[in-house]
Amino acid sequence: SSYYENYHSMTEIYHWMEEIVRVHSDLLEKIYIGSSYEKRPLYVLKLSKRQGNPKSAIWIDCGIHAREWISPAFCLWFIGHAIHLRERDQIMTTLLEHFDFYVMPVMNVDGYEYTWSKPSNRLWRKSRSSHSNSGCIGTDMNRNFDAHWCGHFPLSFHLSPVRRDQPCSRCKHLSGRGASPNECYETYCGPYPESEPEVKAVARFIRDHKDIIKAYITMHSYSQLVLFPYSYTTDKSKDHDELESLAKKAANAIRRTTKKIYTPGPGARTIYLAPGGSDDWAYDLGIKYSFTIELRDTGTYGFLLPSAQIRPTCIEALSAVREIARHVLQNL
Ligand code: 0X9
Ligand code: ZN
Repeated sequence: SSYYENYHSMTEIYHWMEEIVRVHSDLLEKIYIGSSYEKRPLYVLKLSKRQGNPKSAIWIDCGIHAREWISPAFCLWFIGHAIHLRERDQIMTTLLEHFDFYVMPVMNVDGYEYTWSKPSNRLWRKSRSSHSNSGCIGTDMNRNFDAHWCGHFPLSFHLSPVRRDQPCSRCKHLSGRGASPNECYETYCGPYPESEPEVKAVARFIRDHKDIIKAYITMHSYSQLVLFPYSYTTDKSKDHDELESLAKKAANAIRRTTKKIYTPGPGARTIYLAPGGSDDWAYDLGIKYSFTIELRDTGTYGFLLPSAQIRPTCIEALSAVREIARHVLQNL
């Protein structure tokens, strides 16, 4: 099986980035956007057919959550496919004529490395930062964006050193998957928005490029969903109907490709209310086409998806990304 049909450690991914950018310098550029809490470099790969005039762009990130290994595997697959197969993939060729792609293979580099360090760390989700003396480590990067950040908790709750476990009166409807100001929880939102250097670096890059970035796509796992804003509220966004029809088109493309069923829908109504996510943040920044794609499976293997499923999962996800990109192109 090929390089892209296996999972890779952070060290391997850094080597891969260096190598592929060196060999395909005509199409790829490695952009340093900052460093992680543990001082690992954060890179974005710019995939571009350099044709002079500045183009619109599509952003894809992977690896916000450490244990979701299929996500970085997709970003690597996407780059590999674009480089090696674009001549045979007519749609990809067309897309590359109109778009640049900014692809971040791993956002949570410290957490990802940690899941590789020993078997008992395999299911780590958060970053590896420490913000208190509680002994608990890690912030959920997908609760750390500035989008109604930990919005259901009053400010006093964040400042108070005591009774942090006590759920606030206004958030009885929030499940544990929502967002928590308790640093020991899996959905800890951090001490303030963009407290995580990785989130700050990504947010700054996207903010600086917000006029050219026409779509924001973030890859997660698992549960086979195509989600769109909002997740911080059950209210419909102003683009609800268009985003819903596009999410349906993406899910249909997946069904045609591998027969797998992905469910389309707005985050809060489809799974759970959860503020501080990257998709809602990008959307409110003005990037209308904002999606979270939850890859395979639906629970059989969960985060421990066998490498034999990397190929079919990436093929179906690519068909969803193509569908989104095609729609964006038609609406430029
Ligand atoms: O809870 C999440 O962050 C995502 N699910 S996961 O199982 N990969 O952790 C869903 C994110 C949906 N979008 C927002 N909550 N903004
Ligand atoms: Zn996730």
